[in-house]
Amino acid sequence: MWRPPELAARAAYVIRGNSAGAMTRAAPDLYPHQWSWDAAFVAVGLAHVDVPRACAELDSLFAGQWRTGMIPHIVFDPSEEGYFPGPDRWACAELTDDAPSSPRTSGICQPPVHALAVERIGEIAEAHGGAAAEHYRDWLPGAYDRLLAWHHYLIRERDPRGDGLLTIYHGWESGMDNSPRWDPVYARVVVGADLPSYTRRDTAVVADASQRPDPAEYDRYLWLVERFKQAGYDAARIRRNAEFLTTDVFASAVFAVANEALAHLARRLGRPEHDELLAAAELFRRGVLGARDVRSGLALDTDLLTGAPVRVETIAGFAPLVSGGLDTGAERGLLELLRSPRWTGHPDLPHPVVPTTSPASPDFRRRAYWRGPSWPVMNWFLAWMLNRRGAKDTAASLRTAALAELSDGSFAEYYEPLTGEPLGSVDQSWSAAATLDLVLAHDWPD
Ligand code: 2M8
Repeated sequence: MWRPPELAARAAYVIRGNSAGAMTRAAPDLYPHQWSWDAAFVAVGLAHVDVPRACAELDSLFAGQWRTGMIPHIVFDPSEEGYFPGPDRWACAELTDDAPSSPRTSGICQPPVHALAVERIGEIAEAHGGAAAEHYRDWLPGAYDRLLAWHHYLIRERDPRGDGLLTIYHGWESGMDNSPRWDPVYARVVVGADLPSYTRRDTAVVADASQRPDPAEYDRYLWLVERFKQAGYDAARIRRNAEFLTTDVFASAVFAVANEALAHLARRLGRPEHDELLAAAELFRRGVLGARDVRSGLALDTDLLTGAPVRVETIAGFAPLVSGGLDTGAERGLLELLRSPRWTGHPDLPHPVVPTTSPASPDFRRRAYWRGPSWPVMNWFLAWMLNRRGAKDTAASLRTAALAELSDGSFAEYYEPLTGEPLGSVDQSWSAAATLDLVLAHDWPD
């Protein structure tokens, strides 16, 4: 077992090892390119050891930004061919002028955590002072412009109803790929006979196929990509012809706080969008609160093709703890649920982490991808968000639990929550980045 100082040193070593120049591979073999929300989180970890490199990480991601403002979910490293679906399968620049031709990218997006990362990198840089703080200050105006275009894209194209809930077109956009959140939504996707054949790479890296999406799930993922290509990656056409269309309550909560963070940055830079961004934060906060299930208090996604809420018990249900805005009684109730035996207080958990699905739910599968395992990056993110909003006690205990789980030093992508066994990829960049922030950040409560 590694103690925090050595663990942090090893985490920095792992991230350095995953570096491909100015971008960091999400994982050395399984994900050898730059992923959007991974990059934002990796940049926060990097800021603790090298602020200019943290800024460069985000610049690499911004280089893939589309003309529409969308930050794509993958920016491909041209020297790497070990991932499927790669840039040829996505064929974005071939099908739309909105996509850059270099770097090559995927054609969908991921949760908008980037403004939060930029705000936090600023806090870390200012705590370092000197050249680190100066570098950040010089870099910030350009980053702000990128983030503003990204937020405008999300408001324009992903909340066409104006109800403060982001719409997604693919489970990959949620980052929680095959969470039970999406089972009823995927159930109606009919894979066309003309789905081009393919060879998966992920199951060659993770030998135990039960930890990864099954073949039928993967066919649907690939089929949706074909549908986007048929629509020329045009947002309105994708929505009109969608087989998969749902709100994402967790991404909406992230967007609420990200707008708040961007509003703070606008004020710092003297930009005129401060009030507009705060209004967006409020709209999305209201959207999340309106999505709560009256019985459980968990926030639910809505399948937009049927109008039905998706009744599952997943980590995403705690979205109101991310967005904020609950009255005191409701907030206390949701924090109690989080600590209850359905979640972190489950008697069989060796560490009181938040599994991706409640161990008390019939949907819980302890080893399957996003269906039960604990993700260090999610525990850290929740702890960070709770701390940011002043829920210090819960933040402190989640931090301790996350570090206990990470203390095996493997920086696994996810862990079997009932045994602590590392699963998925080892040396996953965002697990290492989360570790750096969990150990080194100055603002954690004791
Ligand atoms: C996983 O997603 C990719 C597809 O985007 C995959 O399964 O191949 C998810 O865990 C996602 O949230 C993450 O960003 C990505 C890279 O870590 O891997």
